[in-house]
Amino acid sequence: MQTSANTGSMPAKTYINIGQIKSLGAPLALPETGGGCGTQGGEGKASCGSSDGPEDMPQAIWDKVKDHPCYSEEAHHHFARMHVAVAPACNIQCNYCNRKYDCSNESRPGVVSQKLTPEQAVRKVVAVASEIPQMTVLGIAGPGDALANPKKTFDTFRMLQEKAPDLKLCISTNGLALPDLVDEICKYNVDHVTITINMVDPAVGEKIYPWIFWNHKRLTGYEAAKVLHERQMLGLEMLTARGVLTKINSVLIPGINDEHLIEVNREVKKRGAFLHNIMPLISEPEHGTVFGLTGQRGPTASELKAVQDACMGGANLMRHCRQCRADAVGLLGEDRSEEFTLDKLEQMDVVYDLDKRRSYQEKVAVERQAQQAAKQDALAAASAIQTADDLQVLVAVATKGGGRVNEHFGHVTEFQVFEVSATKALFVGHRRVDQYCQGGEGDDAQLPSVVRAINDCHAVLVAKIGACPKDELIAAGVEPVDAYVGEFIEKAALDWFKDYSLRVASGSVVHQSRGDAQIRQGAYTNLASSVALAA
Ligand code: CLF
Ligand code: SF4
Repeated sequence: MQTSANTGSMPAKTYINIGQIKSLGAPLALPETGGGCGTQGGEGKASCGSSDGPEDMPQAIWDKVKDHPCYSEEAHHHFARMHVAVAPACNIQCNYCNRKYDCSNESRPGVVSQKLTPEQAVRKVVAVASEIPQMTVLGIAGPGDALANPKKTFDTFRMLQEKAPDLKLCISTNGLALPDLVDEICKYNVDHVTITINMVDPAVGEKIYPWIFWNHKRLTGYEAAKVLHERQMLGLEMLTARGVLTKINSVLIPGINDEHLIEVNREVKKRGAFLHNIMPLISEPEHGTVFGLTGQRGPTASELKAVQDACMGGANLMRHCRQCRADAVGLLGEDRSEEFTLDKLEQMDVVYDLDKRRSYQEKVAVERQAQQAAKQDALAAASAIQTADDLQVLVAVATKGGGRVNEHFGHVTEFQVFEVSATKALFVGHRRVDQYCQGGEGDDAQLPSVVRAINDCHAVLVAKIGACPKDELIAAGVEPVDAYVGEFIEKAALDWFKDYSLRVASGSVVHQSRGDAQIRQGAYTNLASSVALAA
């Protein structure tokens, strides 16, 4: 799967800001094509996830998304995915991609440590699924394009259907080869397909794609982008007609396709996309990409959010993407691939324990019900208080999984960010950071970058925090809060918001707008812990 990340220092000039982009406004036309019930676009919810349940969609769709960490925001707190890097070749070139670059400390698409044969991949999947019962989805997302390597991709799926029949199969593609392979996709019951669509206008596309290889020829410029666009739209329509769930990934490239992504959202919604995932460009000179070398920057946190917010009213938005490596293993936001290298697999006794997996999943179902109930209670309490109509804040949360506030500030490699008001506690993104505490000691040099990552938040909810980071956060205007240890995140965020509103109403706190924050991508994720539930 493709993408990229970003950023050095905060840009002096921003291309867009919240409020500068108009929302989609009136409801969009219904899809003209197909209409597999599974693939009707969403109704423009701010994100697809936490509040979505069987009542929000047909049962058949709910069954497909409820345990998929990418298709359900709520599920991503509990369930894991893994990618197997069986697809090295690609049939196009994106200006944000360089697959030669690998670093085990980096987490971003296109990056892998070991390429696998289908046989090696199947052994790895069975080992991981036995060890990590919360792993419900197997995806092929590169390091090239899954469908530019059809034999390796479909051989892997064929073998897995026999060895691990309860796993959902998922694929990510640039879409060029998609129309030719829809039958194969359906044959192996792959019911989740991601297409990366960065433009619906070839004039925009030619700034992103220098060439494609199609029909035994290399095409360049406008012609290349036009063919790619037509193939992407055709592939999406064909999948919709077959009832395959589709997600569209778009890389937000400031100055190139930022406002254009609103049109992309509209067009993919029309063609039945279930989700739209708008991700920040990852662009550093050391990655050796065209964009990295030419100084094309990625968006800031508020620029990304502005485009996502402007797309509300179109396809459902995914906001919890972690721009995974093509060999990622674990919960989104953690990477346990180092535990399952080929040499370690050789030493493992692998038994596919279906009972253990089912038992974990039953525990999660109970936990999710409790989480929903706690959220509803907290919403009822928060909505009963008097707040200024527009009082709304961002709250960062330190969590190691299970949907709870359960991580120490110093151990965080990724904060989750929720938009909170009297009527909602909505996941709107995450911020990767370098871990502040190493070996029991706080690294003060890291602290400013951690604060910058959540600089747009009014509070940060943590399980524990030391005196030094506490003081720095307060000085920056971010309230550190350790009063909700172990509680469900949404309940904790709403309870804190209720308290904050009362303080604002009493005059003991003056509510002020926060600044922008820096998106730090490509951070080290191996240290992330596993989920809270015991297997
Ligand atoms: Fe992998 Fe992609 Fe399937 Fe998920 S990832 S193939 S849909 S199982 Fe998920 Fe990772 Fe984002 Fe992709 S967080 S990069 S959206
Ligand atoms: Fe890289 Fe190909 Fe994916 Fe583009 S489609 S990001 S060139 S692997």
